[in-house]
Amino acid sequence: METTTLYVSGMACGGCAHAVRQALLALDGVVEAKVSHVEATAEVRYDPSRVGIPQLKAAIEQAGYSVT
Ligand SMILES: [Cu+2]
Repeated sequence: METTTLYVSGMACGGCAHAVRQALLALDGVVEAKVSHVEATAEVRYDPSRVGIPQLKAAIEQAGYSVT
């Protein structure tokens, strides 16, 4: 398992953070996601043999936010 912290811009409230979290957890290989709109971060625990950072970023962007 690996843990990475991504910086996410565009999250304005807890609902945004929830949407980002759900988008990450929907990916095969993501086991945990802690998302904070206050800190603009997404801390993701994932299995690197099943999913990679490009897919994490793509899921966040598809949810309508950007990764910086
Ligand atoms: Cu919001």
